[in-house]
Amino acid sequence: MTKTICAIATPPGQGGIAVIRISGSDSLKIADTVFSKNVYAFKTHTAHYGHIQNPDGELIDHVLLLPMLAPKSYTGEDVIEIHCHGGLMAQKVLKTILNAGAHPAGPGEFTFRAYINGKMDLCQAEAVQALIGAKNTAALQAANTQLEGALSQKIQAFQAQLADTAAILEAWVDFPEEGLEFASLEETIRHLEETKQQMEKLECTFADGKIISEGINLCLIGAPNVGKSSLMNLLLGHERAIVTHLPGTTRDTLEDDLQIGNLHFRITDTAGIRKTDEIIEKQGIIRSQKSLSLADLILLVLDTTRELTDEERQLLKTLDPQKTILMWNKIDIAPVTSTLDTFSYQTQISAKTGQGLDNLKSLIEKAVLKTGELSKDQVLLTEERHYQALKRSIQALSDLISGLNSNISAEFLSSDMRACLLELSSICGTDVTEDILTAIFSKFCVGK
Ligand SMILES: Nc1nc2c(ncn2[C@@H]2O[C@H](COP(=O)(O)OP(=O)(O)O)[C@@H](O)[C@H]2O)c(=O)[nH]1
Ligand SMILES: [Mg+2]
Repeated sequence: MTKTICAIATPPGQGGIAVIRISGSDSLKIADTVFSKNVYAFKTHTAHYGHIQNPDGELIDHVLLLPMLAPKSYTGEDVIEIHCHGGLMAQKVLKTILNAGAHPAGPGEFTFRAYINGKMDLCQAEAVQALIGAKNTAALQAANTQLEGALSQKIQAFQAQLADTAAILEAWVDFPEEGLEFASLEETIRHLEETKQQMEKLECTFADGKIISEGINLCLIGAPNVGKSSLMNLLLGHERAIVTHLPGTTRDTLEDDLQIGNLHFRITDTAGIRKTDEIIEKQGIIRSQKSLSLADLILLVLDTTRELTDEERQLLKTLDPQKTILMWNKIDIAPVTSTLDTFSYQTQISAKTGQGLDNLKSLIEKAVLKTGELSKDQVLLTEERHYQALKRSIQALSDLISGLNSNISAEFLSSDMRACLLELSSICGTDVTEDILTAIFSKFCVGK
Protein backbone atom coordinates (compact mmCIF):
# COMPACT_ATOMS: atom_id res chain seq x y z
CA MET A 1 0.00 0.00 0.00
CA THR A 2 1.43 3.40 -0.92
CA LYS A 3 1.43 6.45 1.31
CA THR A 4 -1.40 8.92 0.91
CA ILE A 5 0.08 12.18 -0.28
CA CYS A 6 -1.17 15.74 -0.23
CA ALA A 7 -0.07 19.09 -1.70
CA ILE A 8 -1.35 22.45 -2.87
CA ALA A 9 -1.65 22.13 -6.67
CA THR A 10 -2.07 25.85 -7.42
CA PRO A 11 0.79 28.39 -7.43
CA PRO A 12 1.81 30.00 -4.14
CA GLY A 13 0.72 33.53 -3.26
CA GLN A 14 -2.64 35.24 -3.04
CA GLY A 15 -5.50 33.83 -5.08
CA GLY A 16 -9.28 33.57 -5.00
CA ILE A 17 -9.06 29.84 -4.51
CA ALA A 18 -6.37 27.22 -4.12
CA VAL A 19 -6.72 23.56 -5.02
CA ILE A 20 -5.39 20.94 -2.62
CA ARG A 21 -4.97 17.43 -3.86
CA ILE A 22 -4.92 14.22 -1.82
CA SER A 23 -4.07 10.88 -3.43
CA GLY A 24 -3.73 7.36 -2.05
CA SER A 25 -5.71 4.60 -0.40
CA ASP A 26 -6.36 6.66 2.76
CA SER A 27 -7.67 9.71 0.87
CA LEU A 28 -11.29 9.13 1.88
CA LYS A 29 -10.43 8.39 5.49
CA ILE A 30 -8.30 11.51 5.82
CA ALA A 31 -10.81 13.72 4.01
CA ASP A 32 -13.60 12.38 6.19
CA THR A 33 -11.64 13.33 9.32
CA VAL A 34 -11.27 16.98 8.29
CA PHE A 35 -14.53 17.59 6.36
CA SER A 36 -17.83 18.54 7.95
CA LYS A 37 -19.87 15.91 6.04
CA ASN A 38 -19.67 12.14 5.55
CA VAL A 39 -17.25 11.81 2.64
CA TYR A 40 -17.90 8.06 2.27
CA ALA A 41 -21.49 8.82 1.23
CA PHE A 42 -20.43 10.94 -1.79
CA LYS A 43 -20.62 9.62 -5.33
CA THR A 44 -17.38 9.82 -7.32
CA HIS A 45 -16.88 12.93 -9.49
CA THR A 46 -19.38 15.12 -7.62
CA ALA A 47 -18.80 18.45 -5.83
CA HIS A 48 -19.76 19.08 -2.19
CA TYR A 49 -19.85 22.28 -0.19
CA GLY A 50 -18.81 22.09 3.46
CA HIS A 51 -16.05 23.13 5.78
CA ILE A 52 -12.64 21.95 6.87
CA GLN A 53 -12.31 21.63 10.60
CA ASN A 54 -9.80 20.69 13.28
CA PRO A 55 -10.27 17.51 15.34
CA ASP A 56 -11.62 19.76 18.15
CA GLY A 57 -14.28 21.14 15.82
CA GLU A 58 -12.67 24.54 15.08
CA LEU A 59 -13.78 25.78 11.64
CA ILE A 60 -10.81 26.39 9.34
CA ASP A 61 -12.30 27.23 5.92
CA HIS A 62 -15.39 26.91 3.72
CA VAL A 63 -14.51 24.69 0.80
CA LEU A 64 -15.70 22.56 -2.12
CA LEU A 65 -14.69 18.92 -1.97
CA LEU A 66 -14.53 16.61 -5.02
CA PRO A 67 -13.92 12.88 -4.70
CA MET A 68 -12.47 11.11 -7.74
CA LEU A 69 -12.29 7.45 -6.94
CA ALA A 70 -9.82 4.90 -8.33
CA PRO A 71 -9.22 4.05 -11.06
CA LYS A 72 -10.89 7.06 -12.71
CA SER A 73 -8.57 9.74 -11.39
CA TYR A 74 -5.39 11.53 -12.46
CA THR A 75 -3.16 9.22 -10.44
CA GLY A 76 -5.31 6.11 -10.80
CA GLU A 77 -5.72 6.10 -6.99
CA ASP A 78 -8.50 7.53 -4.82
CA VAL A 79 -8.12 11.29 -5.21
CA ILE A 80 -9.81 14.05 -3.22
CA GLU A 81 -9.58 17.62 -4.42
CA ILE A 82 -10.35 20.42 -2.03
CA HIS A 83 -10.99 23.92 -3.36
CA CYS A 84 -10.34 26.29 -0.49
CA HIS A 85 -9.41 29.98 -0.23
CA GLY A 86 -5.99 30.96 -1.54
CA GLY A 87 -3.00 32.52 0.22
CA LEU A 88 -2.26 31.73 3.85
CA MET A 89 -5.58 29.93 4.25
CA ALA A 90 -4.48 27.23 1.78
CA GLN A 91 -1.40 26.60 3.95
CA LYS A 92 -3.63 26.26 6.99
CA VAL A 93 -5.96 23.77 5.26
CA LEU A 94 -2.95 21.79 4.02
CA LYS A 95 -1.57 21.63 7.54
CA THR A 96 -4.88 20.34 8.87
CA ILE A 97 -4.89 17.57 6.25
CA LEU A 98 -1.27 16.64 6.99
CA ASN A 99 -2.11 16.50 10.71
CA ALA A 100 -4.91 14.08 9.84
CA GLY A 101 -2.36 11.61 8.45
CA ALA A 102 -1.45 12.60 4.88
CA HIS A 103 2.19 12.87 3.81
CA PRO A 104 3.54 15.92 1.95
CA ALA A 105 3.90 15.08 -1.76
CA GLY A 106 7.32 15.36 -3.40
CA PRO A 107 7.91 17.12 -6.74
CA GLY A 108 5.91 15.43 -9.50
CA GLU A 109 4.70 12.68 -7.19
CA PHE A 110 1.10 12.78 -8.46
CA THR A 111 2.25 12.44 -12.07
CA PHE A 112 4.76 9.78 -11.06
CA ARG A 113 1.89 7.75 -9.62
CA ALA A 114 -0.12 8.33 -12.80
CA TYR A 115 2.82 6.87 -14.72
CA ILE A 116 3.32 3.91 -12.35
CA ASN A 117 -0.40 3.13 -12.48
CA GLY A 118 -0.38 3.15 -16.29
CA LYS A 119 -2.45 6.33 -16.68
CA MET A 120 0.19 7.75 -19.00
CA ASP A 121 3.57 6.74 -20.31
CA LEU A 122 6.81 8.48 -19.43
CA CYS A 123 6.94 10.92 -22.33
CA GLN A 124 3.35 11.94 -21.63
CA ALA A 125 4.32 12.53 -17.99
CA GLU A 126 7.20 14.72 -19.16
CA ALA A 127 4.78 16.56 -21.44
CA VAL A 128 2.69 17.49 -18.38
CA GLN A 129 5.62 19.40 -16.95
CA ALA A 130 6.43 20.96 -20.34
CA LEU A 131 2.80 22.04 -20.66
CA ILE A 132 2.81 23.79 -17.29
CA GLY A 133 6.14 25.46 -18.02
CA ALA A 134 5.40 26.47 -21.64
CA LYS A 135 6.55 30.03 -22.35
CA ASN A 136 4.86 30.43 -25.74
CA THR A 137 1.95 29.03 -27.71
CA ALA A 138 4.20 26.94 -29.94
CA ALA A 139 5.71 25.23 -26.88
CA LEU A 140 2.23 24.74 -25.48
CA GLN A 141 1.11 23.18 -28.74
CA ALA A 142 4.11 20.83 -28.84
CA ALA A 143 3.57 19.73 -25.24
CA ASN A 144 -0.14 19.20 -25.84
CA THR A 145 0.52 17.02 -28.87
CA GLN A 146 2.88 14.90 -26.76
CA LEU A 147 0.41 14.70 -23.92
CA GLU A 148 -2.19 13.43 -26.38
CA GLY A 149 0.23 10.57 -27.03
CA ALA A 150 1.41 11.51 -30.53
CA LEU A 151 5.10 11.01 -29.72
CA SER A 152 4.37 7.70 -28.00
CA GLN A 153 2.45 6.55 -31.09
CA LYS A 154 5.36 7.43 -33.34
CA ILE A 155 7.79 5.48 -31.17
CA GLN A 156 5.40 2.52 -31.03
CA ALA A 157 5.12 2.60 -34.81
CA PHE A 158 8.92 2.35 -35.12
CA GLN A 159 8.92 -0.56 -32.67
CA ALA A 160 6.20 -2.32 -34.66
CA GLN A 161 8.06 -1.81 -37.92
CA LEU A 162 11.18 -3.40 -36.41
CA ALA A 163 9.39 -6.28 -34.68
CA ASP A 164 9.43 -8.80 -37.54
CA THR A 165 13.13 -8.39 -38.24
CA ALA A 166 13.87 -8.54 -34.50
CA ALA A 167 11.99 -11.84 -34.20
CA ILE A 168 13.88 -13.37 -37.13
CA LEU A 169 17.23 -12.25 -35.70
CA GLU A 170 16.43 -13.69 -32.26
CA ALA A 171 15.36 -17.00 -33.81
CA TRP A 172 18.58 -17.09 -35.74
CA VAL A 173 20.63 -16.63 -32.59
CA ASP A 174 18.72 -19.46 -30.90
CA PHE A 175 18.85 -21.85 -33.88
CA PRO A 176 21.95 -20.87 -35.87
CA GLU A 177 21.88 -24.06 -37.93
CA GLU A 178 18.57 -22.97 -39.47
CA GLY A 179 20.15 -20.01 -41.26
CA LEU A 180 18.58 -16.58 -41.79
CA GLU A 181 14.93 -16.86 -42.73
CA PHE A 182 14.47 -13.51 -44.41
CA ALA A 183 12.13 -13.60 -47.36
CA SER A 184 14.66 -11.40 -49.06
CA LEU A 185 17.69 -9.79 -47.45
CA GLU A 186 17.46 -6.80 -49.76
CA GLU A 187 13.82 -6.32 -48.94
CA THR A 188 14.60 -6.44 -45.21
CA ILE A 189 17.40 -3.93 -45.52
CA ARG A 190 15.18 -1.61 -47.53
CA HIS A 191 12.50 -1.88 -44.90
CA LEU A 192 14.99 -1.07 -42.11
CA GLU A 193 16.39 1.87 -44.09
CA GLU A 194 12.88 3.23 -44.42
CA THR A 195 12.29 3.04 -40.67
CA LYS A 196 15.66 4.65 -40.08
CA GLN A 197 14.74 7.55 -42.34
CA GLN A 198 11.50 8.11 -40.44
CA MET A 199 13.41 8.04 -37.17
CA GLU A 200 15.91 10.57 -38.54
CA LYS A 201 13.08 12.81 -39.60
CA LEU A 202 11.81 12.84 -36.03
CA GLU A 203 15.35 13.40 -34.74
CA CYS A 204 15.64 16.54 -36.89
CA THR A 205 12.60 18.11 -35.23
CA PHE A 206 14.66 18.56 -32.05
CA ALA A 207 16.34 21.65 -33.52
CA ASP A 208 12.95 23.38 -33.56
CA GLY A 209 11.58 21.64 -30.49
CA LYS A 210 14.46 22.78 -28.33
CA ILE A 211 14.25 26.37 -29.51
CA ILE A 212 10.50 26.44 -29.01
CA SER A 213 10.56 24.96 -25.55
CA GLU A 214 13.48 27.00 -24.31
CA GLY A 215 12.54 30.33 -25.91
CA ILE A 216 14.66 32.20 -28.40
CA ASN A 217 17.23 34.90 -27.66
CA LEU A 218 17.44 37.59 -30.32
CA CYS A 219 20.22 40.14 -30.13
CA LEU A 220 20.43 43.44 -32.01
CA ILE A 221 24.00 44.47 -32.63
CA GLY A 222 25.93 46.85 -34.84
CA ALA A 223 27.94 50.07 -34.89
CA PRO A 224 26.64 53.16 -33.08
CA ASN A 225 23.81 55.06 -34.77
CA VAL A 226 22.86 52.43 -37.35
CA GLY A 227 19.34 52.25 -35.86
CA LYS A 228 19.42 49.29 -33.45
CA SER A 229 17.26 50.95 -30.83
CA SER A 230 14.85 52.28 -33.47
CA LEU A 231 14.48 48.72 -34.79
CA MET A 232 13.94 47.36 -31.29
CA ASN A 233 11.10 49.84 -30.86
CA LEU A 234 9.67 49.05 -34.28
CA LEU A 235 9.64 45.30 -33.58
CA LEU A 236 8.10 45.78 -30.14
CA GLY A 237 5.55 48.29 -31.38
CA HIS A 238 6.31 50.79 -28.62
CA GLU A 239 9.06 53.18 -27.58
CA ARG A 240 11.11 50.93 -25.33
CA ALA A 241 14.60 52.25 -26.08
CA ILE A 242 15.80 55.85 -26.19
CA VAL A 243 16.66 56.96 -29.72
CA THR A 244 18.74 60.04 -30.51
CA HIS A 245 20.99 61.16 -33.33
CA LEU A 246 23.96 60.96 -30.93
CA PRO A 247 26.22 57.91 -31.24
CA GLY A 248 26.55 56.04 -27.94
CA THR A 249 22.99 56.71 -26.73
CA THR A 250 22.39 53.09 -25.67
CA ARG A 251 24.95 52.22 -23.04
CA ASP A 252 23.36 49.34 -21.20
CA THR A 253 21.63 46.29 -22.69
CA LEU A 254 17.83 46.47 -22.79
CA GLU A 255 15.63 43.38 -22.89
CA ASP A 256 11.98 42.75 -23.68
CA ASP A 257 9.54 40.01 -24.70
CA LEU A 258 8.58 39.83 -28.33
CA GLN A 259 5.95 37.69 -30.05
CA ILE A 260 6.23 36.89 -33.76
CA GLY A 261 3.60 34.49 -35.11
CA ASN A 262 3.23 31.91 -32.35
CA LEU A 263 6.86 32.10 -31.32
CA HIS A 264 8.14 33.84 -28.27
CA PHE A 265 11.43 35.74 -28.25
CA ARG A 266 13.53 37.58 -25.75
CA ILE A 267 14.99 40.54 -27.63
CA THR A 268 18.03 42.48 -26.48
CA ASP A 269 19.14 45.90 -27.70
CA THR A 270 22.82 46.58 -27.13
CA ALA A 271 25.34 49.40 -27.03
CA GLY A 272 26.93 50.06 -30.43
CA ILE A 273 30.22 48.26 -30.85
CA ARG A 274 33.14 50.65 -31.40
CA LYS A 275 36.49 51.61 -29.87
CA THR A 276 35.94 54.04 -27.04
CA ASP A 277 37.64 55.32 -23.89
CA GLU A 278 34.40 56.41 -22.32
CA ILE A 279 34.13 54.30 -19.20
CA ILE A 280 30.34 53.66 -19.15
CA GLU A 281 30.13 52.99 -22.86
CA LYS A 282 33.05 50.57 -22.55
CA GLN A 283 31.15 48.55 -19.93
CA GLY A 284 28.11 48.62 -22.23
CA ILE A 285 30.14 47.18 -25.09
CA ILE A 286 31.37 44.34 -22.86
CA ARG A 287 27.71 43.58 -22.13
CA SER A 288 26.89 43.75 -25.86
CA GLN A 289 29.50 41.10 -26.50
CA LYS A 290 28.11 38.89 -23.75
CA SER A 291 24.55 39.15 -25.19
CA LEU A 292 25.98 38.39 -28.59
CA SER A 293 27.54 35.16 -27.33
CA LEU A 294 24.24 34.06 -25.75
CA ALA A 295 22.07 34.84 -28.79
CA ASP A 296 20.25 32.13 -30.73
CA LEU A 297 19.80 34.56 -33.57
CA ILE A 298 21.77 37.77 -34.21
CA LEU A 299 20.23 40.77 -35.92
CA LEU A 300 23.16 42.74 -37.30
CA VAL A 301 22.14 46.25 -38.30
CA LEU A 302 24.01 48.02 -41.11
CA ASP A 303 23.52 51.58 -42.33
CA THR A 304 22.78 51.91 -46.08
CA THR A 305 23.68 55.61 -46.06
CA ARG A 306 27.38 54.98 -45.67
CA GLU A 307 30.12 52.48 -46.55
CA LEU A 308 30.94 49.68 -44.12
CA THR A 309 33.66 50.66 -41.68
CA ASP A 310 36.71 48.52 -40.95
CA GLU A 311 35.25 47.76 -37.53
CA GLU A 312 32.07 46.49 -39.14
CA ARG A 313 33.96 44.30 -41.58
CA GLN A 314 35.89 42.91 -38.65
CA LEU A 315 32.69 42.20 -36.72
CA LEU A 316 31.11 40.51 -39.76
CA LYS A 317 33.99 38.05 -39.94
CA THR A 318 33.33 36.88 -36.39
CA LEU A 319 29.60 36.13 -36.93
CA ASP A 320 28.11 32.74 -37.81
CA PRO A 321 26.14 33.29 -41.08
CA GLN A 322 23.67 30.53 -40.07
CA LYS A 323 22.77 32.48 -36.96
CA THR A 324 22.81 36.00 -38.34
CA ILE A 325 20.36 38.20 -40.23
CA LEU A 326 21.89 41.23 -41.94
CA MET A 327 19.49 44.13 -41.72
CA TRP A 328 20.27 46.94 -44.12
CA ASN A 329 18.59 49.87 -42.40
CA LYS A 330 17.58 53.41 -43.43
CA ILE A 331 16.38 52.45 -46.93
CA ASP A 332 14.11 55.51 -46.78
CA ILE A 333 17.27 57.60 -47.26
CA ALA A 334 19.41 55.44 -49.53
CA PRO A 335 18.89 52.17 -51.41
CA VAL A 336 20.96 49.10 -50.64
CA THR A 337 23.93 49.02 -52.98
CA SER A 338 25.88 46.04 -51.73
CA THR A 339 25.13 42.62 -50.27
CA LEU A 340 27.42 40.14 -48.60
CA ASP A 341 27.42 36.74 -50.25
CA THR A 342 28.37 34.73 -47.19
CA PHE A 343 25.11 35.64 -45.44
CA SER A 344 21.99 33.96 -46.75
CA TYR A 345 19.67 35.88 -44.45
CA GLN A 346 19.58 39.54 -45.51
CA THR A 347 16.78 42.05 -45.53
CA GLN A 348 16.18 45.75 -46.19
CA ILE A 349 14.31 47.90 -43.77
CA SER A 350 13.52 51.38 -42.61
CA ALA A 351 13.14 51.70 -38.86
CA LYS A 352 11.75 55.15 -39.56
CA THR A 353 8.89 54.27 -41.93
CA GLY A 354 8.43 50.60 -40.98
CA GLN A 355 8.99 49.52 -44.58
CA GLY A 356 10.27 45.93 -44.68
CA LEU A 357 9.02 45.01 -41.20
CA ASP A 358 6.84 42.10 -42.38
CA ASN A 359 9.72 40.69 -44.42
CA LEU A 360 11.98 40.92 -41.42
CA LYS A 361 9.48 39.07 -39.24
CA SER A 362 9.11 36.21 -41.71
CA LEU A 363 12.86 36.05 -42.13
CA ILE A 364 13.29 35.74 -38.36
CA GLU A 365 10.80 32.86 -38.30
CA LYS A 366 12.50 31.21 -41.24
CA ALA A 367 15.96 31.54 -39.72
CA VAL A 368 14.78 30.14 -36.41
CA LEU A 369 12.70 27.17 -37.60
CA LYS A 370 14.78 24.51 -39.26
CA THR A 371 11.89 22.28 -40.37
CA GLY A 372 9.94 25.11 -41.98
CA GLU A 373 6.56 26.29 -40.76
CA LEU A 374 5.14 24.46 -37.77
CA SER A 375 1.93 22.64 -38.50
CA LYS A 376 -0.67 22.42 -35.79
CA ASP A 377 -0.23 18.81 -34.72
CA GLN A 378 3.32 18.20 -35.79
CA VAL A 379 5.20 15.97 -33.38
CA LEU A 380 8.33 17.72 -32.17
CA LEU A 381 11.03 16.33 -29.96
CA THR A 382 11.46 18.83 -27.16
CA GLU A 383 13.27 16.86 -24.45
CA GLU A 384 17.01 16.31 -24.51
CA ARG A 385 16.44 12.84 -23.01
CA HIS A 386 14.21 11.75 -25.90
CA TYR A 387 16.59 13.21 -28.45
CA GLN A 388 19.63 11.40 -27.03
CA ALA A 389 17.78 8.07 -26.81
CA LEU A 390 16.51 8.39 -30.38
CA LYS A 391 19.99 9.25 -31.58
CA ARG A 392 21.45 6.16 -29.92
CA SER A 393 18.64 4.06 -31.33
CA ILE A 394 19.32 5.32 -34.86
CA GLN A 395 23.02 4.57 -34.40
CA ALA A 396 22.25 0.99 -33.38
CA LEU A 397 19.92 0.58 -36.36
CA SER A 398 22.57 1.97 -38.63
CA ASP A 399 25.09 -0.56 -37.25
CA LEU A 400 22.54 -3.31 -37.81
CA ILE A 401 22.04 -2.31 -41.44
CA SER A 402 25.78 -2.22 -42.15
CA GLY A 403 26.10 -5.57 -40.36
CA LEU A 404 23.44 -7.11 -42.59
CA ASN A 405 25.20 -5.73 -45.63
CA SER A 406 28.50 -7.26 -44.59
CA ASN A 407 27.23 -10.64 -43.34
CA ILE A 408 28.43 -10.36 -39.77
CA SER A 409 27.36 -12.95 -37.21
CA ALA A 410 23.85 -13.19 -35.80
CA GLU A 411 24.89 -12.33 -32.23
CA PHE A 412 26.12 -8.90 -33.31
CA LEU A 413 23.08 -8.22 -35.42
CA SER A 414 20.62 -9.15 -32.74
CA SER A 415 22.53 -7.19 -30.14
CA ASP A 416 22.28 -4.08 -32.35
CA MET A 417 18.58 -4.70 -32.78
CA ARG A 418 18.10 -5.09 -29.03
CA ALA A 419 20.00 -1.86 -28.35
CA CYS A 420 17.87 -0.08 -30.93
CA LEU A 421 14.59 -1.31 -29.41
CA LEU A 422 15.74 -0.68 -25.84
CA GLU A 423 16.54 2.96 -26.58
CA LEU A 424 13.14 3.40 -28.23
CA SER A 425 11.30 1.94 -25.27
CA SER A 426 13.24 4.10 -22.83
CA ILE A 427 11.58 7.14 -24.45
CA CYS A 428 8.10 5.98 -23.47
CA GLY A 429 9.42 4.64 -20.19
CA THR A 430 9.02 0.88 -20.48
CA ASP A 431 12.72 0.26 -19.93
CA VAL A 432 14.06 2.96 -17.68
CA THR A 433 16.14 2.87 -14.56
CA GLU A 434 15.21 4.25 -11.17
CA ASP A 435 17.86 6.99 -11.60
CA ILE A 436 16.29 8.27 -14.79
CA LEU A 437 12.85 8.37 -13.17
CA THR A 438 14.21 10.26 -10.17
CA ALA A 439 15.93 12.75 -12.47
CA ILE A 440 12.77 13.32 -14.49
CA PHE A 441 10.30 13.75 -11.65
CA SER A 442 12.57 15.84 -9.44
CA LYS A 443 12.25 18.63 -12.06
CA PHE A 444 8.49 18.76 -11.51
CA CYS A 445 6.73 21.13 -9.19
CA VAL A 446 5.12 19.91 -6.00
CA GLY A 447 1.39 19.39 -6.48
CA LYS A 448 1.68 18.04 -10.03
N1 LIG B 1 15.98 58.16 -41.83
C1 LIG B 1 16.16 57.17 -40.98
N2 LIG B 1 16.72 57.40 -39.78
C2 LIG B 1 16.90 56.39 -38.91
C3 LIG B 1 16.48 55.06 -39.23
N3 LIG B 1 16.79 54.26 -38.19
C4 LIG B 1 17.35 55.05 -37.25
N4 LIG B 1 17.41 56.34 -37.69
C5 LIG B 1 18.00 57.47 -36.97
O1 LIG B 1 19.34 57.19 -36.68
C6 LIG B 1 19.71 57.73 -35.40
C7 LIG B 1 20.24 56.63 -34.51
O2 LIG B 1 19.21 55.72 -34.22
P1 LIG B 1 19.27 54.72 -32.99
O3 LIG B 1 18.09 53.82 -33.11
O4 LIG B 1 19.46 55.45 -31.71
O5 LIG B 1 20.60 53.94 -33.37
P2 LIG B 1 21.49 52.99 -32.44
O6 LIG B 1 22.58 53.82 -31.92
O7 LIG B 1 22.00 51.95 -33.38
O8 LIG B 1 20.62 52.42 -31.38
C8 LIG B 1 18.45 58.39 -34.87
O9 LIG B 1 18.52 59.75 -35.15
C9 LIG B 1 17.33 57.74 -35.62
O10 LIG B 1 16.19 58.53 -35.76
C10 LIG B 1 15.88 54.83 -40.51
O11 LIG B 1 15.50 53.72 -40.92
N5 LIG B 1 15.75 55.92 -41.34
MG1 LIG C 1 20.82 52.45 -29.36
